[in-house]
Amino acid sequence: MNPEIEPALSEAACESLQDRYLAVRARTLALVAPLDAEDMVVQSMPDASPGKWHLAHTTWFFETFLLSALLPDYPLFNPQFGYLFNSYYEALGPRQPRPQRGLLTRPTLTQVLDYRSHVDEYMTELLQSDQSGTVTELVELGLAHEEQHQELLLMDILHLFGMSRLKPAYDEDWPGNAPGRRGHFKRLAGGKVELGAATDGFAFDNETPRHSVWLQPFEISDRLVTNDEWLTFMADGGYSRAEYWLSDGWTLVQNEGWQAPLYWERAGQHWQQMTLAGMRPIEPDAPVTHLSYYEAAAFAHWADARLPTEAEWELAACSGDLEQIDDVAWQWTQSAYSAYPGFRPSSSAVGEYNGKFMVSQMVLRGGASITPPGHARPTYRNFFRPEQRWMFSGLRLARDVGAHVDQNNAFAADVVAGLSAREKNLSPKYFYDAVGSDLFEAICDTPEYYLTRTETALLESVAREVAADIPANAALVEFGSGASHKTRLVLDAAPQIKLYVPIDISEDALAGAITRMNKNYPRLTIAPLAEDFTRAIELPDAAHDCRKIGFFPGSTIGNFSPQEAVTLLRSVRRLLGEDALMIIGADLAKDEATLHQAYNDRQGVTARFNKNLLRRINTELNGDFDLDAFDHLALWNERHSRMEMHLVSRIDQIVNAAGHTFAFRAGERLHTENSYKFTPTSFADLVAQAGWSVVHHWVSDEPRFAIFTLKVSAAH
Ligand code: AVI
Repeated sequence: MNPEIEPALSEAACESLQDRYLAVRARTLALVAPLDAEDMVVQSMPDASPGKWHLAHTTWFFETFLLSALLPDYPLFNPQFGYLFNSYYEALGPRQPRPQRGLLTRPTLTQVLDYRSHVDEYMTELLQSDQSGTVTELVELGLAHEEQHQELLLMDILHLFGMSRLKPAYDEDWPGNAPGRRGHFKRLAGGKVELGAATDGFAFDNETPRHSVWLQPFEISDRLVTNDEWLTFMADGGYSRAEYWLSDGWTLVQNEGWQAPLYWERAGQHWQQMTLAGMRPIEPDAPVTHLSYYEAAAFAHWADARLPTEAEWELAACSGDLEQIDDVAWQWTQSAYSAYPGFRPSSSAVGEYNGKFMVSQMVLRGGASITPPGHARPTYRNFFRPEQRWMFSGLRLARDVGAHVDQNNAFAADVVAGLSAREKNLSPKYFYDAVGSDLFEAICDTPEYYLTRTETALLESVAREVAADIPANAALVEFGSGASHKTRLVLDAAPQIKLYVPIDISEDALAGAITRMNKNYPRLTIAPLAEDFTRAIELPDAAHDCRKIGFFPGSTIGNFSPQEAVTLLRSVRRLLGEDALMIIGADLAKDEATLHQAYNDRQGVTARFNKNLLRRINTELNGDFDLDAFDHLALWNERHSRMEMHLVSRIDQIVNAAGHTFAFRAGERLHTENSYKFTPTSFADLVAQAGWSVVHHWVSDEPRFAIFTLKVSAAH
């Protein structure tokens, strides 16, 4: 690298504005030192400008916005320069058409350098005499502007030299991007974040106002995509398969014949790349650069990821999790360049600096190897059109956390689906982890929860009659067997049962029950199934030659919707066979007060059982539910003849779980359980839809609970 550049850089750390002014101006001259006069006249494309034009335009900026405006006796260096070196300021009149900047053989380079000296002389005078806020602000803007042109100058030189057959080096020693490792995704929680520049220190107007945005949790790579990864994309048809590309990008790929990033050229089997140090072999482990937005987006699509939004990028850049933030390549974001809420450009000509470009461009964040040191900030918003790629642009991948919910984890998938629904809901089957199962046992012991006691007493009193229907050598298949408490009442009354098939999702519950059963029923064969009985299951071989007796006590059938209950009973019928019987307990509709008390016990056990669902989400799905921010609600729904349980949000709140974010309004409910209550007739109608008919039924005294025996109906 040209040794004259770095001393100028260290000057940039000096404190006085005047010193900083001189240091930045000197750095521009140091950057053109390796160039000859001829190098600085030619314009290689309409987007690029000749070096001489950059030298003059940056000078014009100070002359126009500071010297002419604030120094009454300032003598213009040349009145025609306003036309030649105005870039795009409509308020300042007509100008040299942008694509024709390369026609300016005059003024000569020497005259442009004299122009710089003239303006520097008067700027020094101004800075010594006027330290006002207006001057300081405009000088800061002028310096940031000149630093932007320092970067543009290098981009434009690379483009110009890249078009030359000679492939000249701007600086043989110009450092390439350091090789490194591939990126790893880092997870960020998102939430409400502040975006944009704070009021202290210089920032461009487009970085303001600072404002809040809401971010879903996301993942972002800690490093930029490498050349090697890009080569894999190319080898996988990256530039020949339309499915990766945005439509406009695909048209461009075809029209331009793009097959690789800008400046890549094939050299036999390998690729090489034009750099500021001349032609160099592609370094596989270095970050890929000189990409259009379309290429970056296509790669992200191919990689099953996406580009970060600019808000995600800014949050991540400040998190300490990222490398290669601003020293390698600008990073395309998927954010369209537009105004932040409340943005107002200045009413003076300088207001044209950024605001009027806020359409049809995409935001890039970070900074590049050619960005002047100290120029960029985490809030900095660079912007280019999506097809442009002569700047030092690369990419950093991001991805949605939700897209990576483990679909094998049914709990996670159901939580995400249920909490995303318009009416939030979750299946009651998720109540029953170890804690939930213990809490349910405790509910059964509360004075208010009559179901278990009533059913047990009823079964005890009718067990003989129930057993009379059970044939010899039968297999008792229990759905959701848990601790198998009630089973013993059937087994004691029906010794003709030879095989017991308890089905329960909890292996622990099964193991405990089997140990007890083996002890108490030594002649009974036990063939447990650790399964979710609502899913397709197969009975063990031992059950094949037996007539099957299904056992489904506890009114668990009431926790299914009528439609689900019919589906379940149909599949149970198919599982058990056409000669099967079914013993099933169902709670009956009764006075509301009894029901209300049963699900609102005074000790609050049912409330704890209900909230255990949230605790379970917290522990198993990395949730952050505040259990105290929800109330237990159990109410009677007359129309549907069911008790309902809900968790009601006490406040407006945001909750994260399973990598997703969910908003709850104050008073909003999460519906956790239905407990349907039947009449003997409504129950018979329900089971009939599933191909069962009632053989017998027994109803307890108040509070009324029923036990039914069913057989497969003839019609099925
Ligand atoms: C398991 N099931 C029949 C119980 C019921 O009554 O619906 C679960 C329960 N929910 C609240 N308390 C008990």
